[in-house]
Amino acid sequence: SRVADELAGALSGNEFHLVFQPLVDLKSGKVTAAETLLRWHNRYLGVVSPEQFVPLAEELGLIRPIGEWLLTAACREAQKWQSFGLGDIGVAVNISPRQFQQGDILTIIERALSETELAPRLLTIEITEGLLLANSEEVINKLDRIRALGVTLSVDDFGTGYSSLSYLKTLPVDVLKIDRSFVADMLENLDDATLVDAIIAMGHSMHLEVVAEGVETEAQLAYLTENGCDSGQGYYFSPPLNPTRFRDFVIERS
Ligand code: G
Ligand code: G
Ligand code: MN
Ligand code: NA
Repeated sequence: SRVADELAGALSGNEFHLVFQPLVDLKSGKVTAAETLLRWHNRYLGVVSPEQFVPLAEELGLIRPIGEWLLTAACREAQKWQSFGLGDIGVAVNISPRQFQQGDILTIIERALSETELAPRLLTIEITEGLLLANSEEVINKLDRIRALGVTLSVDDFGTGYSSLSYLKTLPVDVLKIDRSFVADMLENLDDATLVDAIIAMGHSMHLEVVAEGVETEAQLAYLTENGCDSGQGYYFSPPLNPTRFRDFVIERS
């Protein structure tokens, strides 16, 4: 396809760039980290969503070089935040299940950290709940080894897997990100509110940090703050920003 042809040349053509969406500590209102989101702008296709091109990149065997580039670029940017004196601002990178299952994800993470000299504690790897549900020994082994580097592990879109929350006890993760669909509906739908409360309580009882994604309104922020959620991310605070605007946002908020 045309998209596949263009995708094959996108990395060497410098067509990818990164945007950063702030994660805000709900107690202090300060930015603690950013989620890195990949953007592809192609001269013929325009802006293509990662929802479209990530699966295609996986099929075409392109996700490995793209992922390696992205991880290094994200760590390099976070190292800049350090050298500019913005404080300890972490950076989170999404790793798809297919990417995670590739043989050398650990090596790629290690290499990105050593090349950029970013402190491992400032890097978070976001995996999806689906990956954990497989509950395979190989996956858990890899998670353990990534965590042993000092890297933080976060479970993205949490709550969508319809799993028992108790399975988390056995997993080496540090952060739960409540899926934005629950946040969107929690003020109108009691089931969603109950689930959000349960995730916060359960997460805290296991000493996990709980992040709400898709925070869009002040009322949602108030509910989450009252109910002890640790951090928030969403359009209420900021959309994903280019690197310059992200730095300005951190400075304005500090
Ligand atoms: O930022 P946006 O709403 O366009 O992202 C759409 C989807 O693409 C989200 O599910 C997001 O997690 C995913 N996505 C964005 N950037 C990356 C990335 O760098 N790697 C992977 N695997 N997924 C990404
Ligand atoms: O699946 P993941 O959580 O990685 O998805 C990130 C995507 O969510 C990004 O494409 C980002 O643009 C989008 N996003 C970020 N904040 C909000 C928000 O407050 N509301 C909605 N609907 N989407 C958001
Ligand atoms: Mn994510
Ligand atoms: Na998410």
